[in-house]
Amino acid sequence: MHSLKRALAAVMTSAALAAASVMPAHAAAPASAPASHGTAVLANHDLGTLQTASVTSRAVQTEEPMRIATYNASLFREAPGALIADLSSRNNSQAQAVAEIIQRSAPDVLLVNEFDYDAEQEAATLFRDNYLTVSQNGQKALEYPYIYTAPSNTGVPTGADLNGDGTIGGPDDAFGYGAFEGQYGMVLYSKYPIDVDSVRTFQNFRWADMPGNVMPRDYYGELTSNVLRLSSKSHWDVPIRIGDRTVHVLAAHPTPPSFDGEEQRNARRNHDEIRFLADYVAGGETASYIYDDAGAAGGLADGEDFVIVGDMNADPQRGDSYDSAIMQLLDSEQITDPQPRARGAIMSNQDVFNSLLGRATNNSSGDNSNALRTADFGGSTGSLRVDYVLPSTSMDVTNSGVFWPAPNQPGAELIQMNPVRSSDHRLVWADVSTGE
Ligand SMILES: [Ca+2]
Repeated sequence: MHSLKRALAAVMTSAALAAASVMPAHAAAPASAPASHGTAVLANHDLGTLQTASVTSRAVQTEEPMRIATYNASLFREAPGALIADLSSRNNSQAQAVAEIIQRSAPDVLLVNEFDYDAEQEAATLFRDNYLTVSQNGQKALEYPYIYTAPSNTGVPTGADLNGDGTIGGPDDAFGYGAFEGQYGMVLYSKYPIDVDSVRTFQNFRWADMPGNVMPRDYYGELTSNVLRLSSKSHWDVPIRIGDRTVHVLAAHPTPPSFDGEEQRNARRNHDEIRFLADYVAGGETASYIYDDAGAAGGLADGEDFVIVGDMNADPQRGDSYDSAIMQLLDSEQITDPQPRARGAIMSNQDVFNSLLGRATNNSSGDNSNALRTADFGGSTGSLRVDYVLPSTSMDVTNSGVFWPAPNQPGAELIQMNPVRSSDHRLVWADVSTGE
């Protein structure tokens, strides 16, 4: 026990020293640049402490960039109505921690993954009114006049035995894994007006209708293969209006590439759910197979501004991904990868730190990708990069980050893991501005 404490103390000290050395770099760093190397990266490490300064400097710019974030907030519950009940008061401790993280990050547009859907939008409204617009622990309250949410495939019964356990029903046999309809849904909060009439959703798009899909048809059989839906939750194109400009927020939460067998049904679905987004932004002939829930065909028009957001459940190098699924987005000519970084993600993956906590290290030394990680799954999985904010190359990315403070940084208590205080995922953000 004493050696554990000592080792932890050593880790903390080195973090503190590193933090000190980063400070001047931030002051000197340019406020722009998509930041994948050198001083700009160091600047991003310290978001936790310098959030206020960052917000202030944004306010005096003539053309204020939009801060867009994605956050798998783990605001799901085990029964329908339970989240509404929790959010009906202002003192649910998890919701408070989640809201404080959001307030510290201050996004203008925010996608929340794993937020139970209800048709009356009650939970989404309660979270806004009882948590986001209420100062948490002294943080600045946030106003989101616009909310978008829509039905999810989670918990919707297929009537088939998808997991092959000999019985029909339950979370694994639904169109998307879920104990009830709408569990693990999504909600979008925005300071900018949402062009609701132009929203496109792709909840009902059939997996079999994607040409060249990697569905394991032999596993499912012909009948089931032809009814399965591609999206495990839903895929959304939500246009938001910023002045006279439109930015398409493309939201999804592909299924984890895990909890399956040799057939890799979930890993393959994750791959194709991500491919759908890549094809959608490629547009033209590539997207000609796509149809939305209203029956309109095709993908995004050429030259449109967009930002892909969501927990993609896919790490570029690790985890159970099928055929490097996320590279379909990261390698896309239409997409910028801001490579947001955080100090805490590095810390959580230091070999010594992890081994002391009994976690997997899966630390590939030398590739400097540990700071990109966005979720801490513990156990044998460790932490991975799975949450993404990916703007179109048509826009400038001026800054980006992950809310993952190191143990000595402000807000560190909000991401405690044993027990989980907020979520196993971290909020990821990017500042983007539309071009002339
Ligand atoms: Ca079953």
